[in-house]
Amino acid sequence: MTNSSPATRNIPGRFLQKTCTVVVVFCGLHLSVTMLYYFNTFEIIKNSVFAANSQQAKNINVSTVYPTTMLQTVKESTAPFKRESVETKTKELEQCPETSPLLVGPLRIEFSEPVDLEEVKKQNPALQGGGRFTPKDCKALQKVAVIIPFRQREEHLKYWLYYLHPILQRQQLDYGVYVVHQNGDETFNRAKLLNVGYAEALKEYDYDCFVFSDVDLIPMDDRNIYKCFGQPRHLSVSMDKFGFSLPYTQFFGGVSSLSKEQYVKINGFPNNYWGWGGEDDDIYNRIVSKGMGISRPDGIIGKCRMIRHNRDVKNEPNPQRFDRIARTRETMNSDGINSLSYKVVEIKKNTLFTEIIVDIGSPGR
Ligand code: UDH
Ligand code: NGS
Repeated sequence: MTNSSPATRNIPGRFLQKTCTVVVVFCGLHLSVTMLYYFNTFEIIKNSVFAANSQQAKNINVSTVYPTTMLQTVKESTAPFKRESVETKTKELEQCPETSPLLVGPLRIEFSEPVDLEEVKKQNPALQGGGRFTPKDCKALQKVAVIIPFRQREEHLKYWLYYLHPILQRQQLDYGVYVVHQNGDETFNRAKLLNVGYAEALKEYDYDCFVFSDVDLIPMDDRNIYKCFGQPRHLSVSMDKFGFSLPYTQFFGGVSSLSKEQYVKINGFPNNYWGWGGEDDDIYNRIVSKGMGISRPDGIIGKCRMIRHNRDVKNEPNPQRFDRIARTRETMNSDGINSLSYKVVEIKKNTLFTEIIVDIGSPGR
């Protein structure tokens, strides 16, 4: 039997106690590190889900992009009042930058999934009624009316709205979308509908730029800005259906833009091209005959996709188109915005666009 003092007898106990404390501290440390890592990973996953949707703007904190003087409201302390209240005061906005910081560049455009317009509305909460938008943090450089000639292309229109609204907002434009719907089943007349869009949009707002877009064309890069330039602009320069190139140098079809001044200079567009083809060549002739040229983005930024479709009924190739484009110079001063006549049937304000249903008559009337 060994005799030991109480102090010596407690040595294993104290050792055990110390070990336990170390283990508990270590476990606590380990748990905190794991939690930290877990929450960080969660944030990363959350962010990457948003980034995967190429239609959303990058999550940019506006106050980090603009100096605070550009923000719309300022808070003021109201000392004389008993109850503390916060007053907002509108401040003059500074102009938006020449190049929007919100642009993301190339976009993934596909037409495999159907579009739900209710979802599109939710994805674009900043839209005002009638497809109107104004940047809230800066003053847009241009007021743009986007005009779409339309009849029986509902599915195409859904894709257009789904893709274009976020793009136009990232481009920081003060814009409105006008769908000009030809009433009845007479032969289609694209250029006359575009004239109607111009006239009707101007009744609503002091637009200084007009973008004319087919309903089935979607840009593949948001750096292709839907605004006006020093010369009339052709925007759909690199279409997938033409192997991402121009079908011919004078091609002005698909999507184009003209400032109010440029449009007036050419007396608008012809009203007498019923059926498919030639009206865009006539517009080109008008521009050149007034001493202007065509401006275009480069072939990379100007890439776009067309939604494949069959020829529409009542839009058969116009047999008169070749004769007409040969005589643009003779006819353009008397046929155009100065001779436009039509009857508005109804104007419908949707959240995503303004629909103008119009009776434009028939060929020969
Ligand atoms: N449009 C309509 N409804 C019509 C006809 C034309 O909304 O019934 C509008 C629409 O915005 C369209 C634009 O007018 O994008 C131009 O008309 P289009 O699509 O007929 O012209 P595009 O050159 O097609 O795109 C021509 C027919 C191609 C047939 C190809 C067969 N494989
Ligand atoms: C030309 C047409 C244009 C038309 C272009 C592309 O031939 O109106 O083809 O058409 N001009 C005449 O017919 C005089 S497309 O292949 O996109 O349907 O825009």
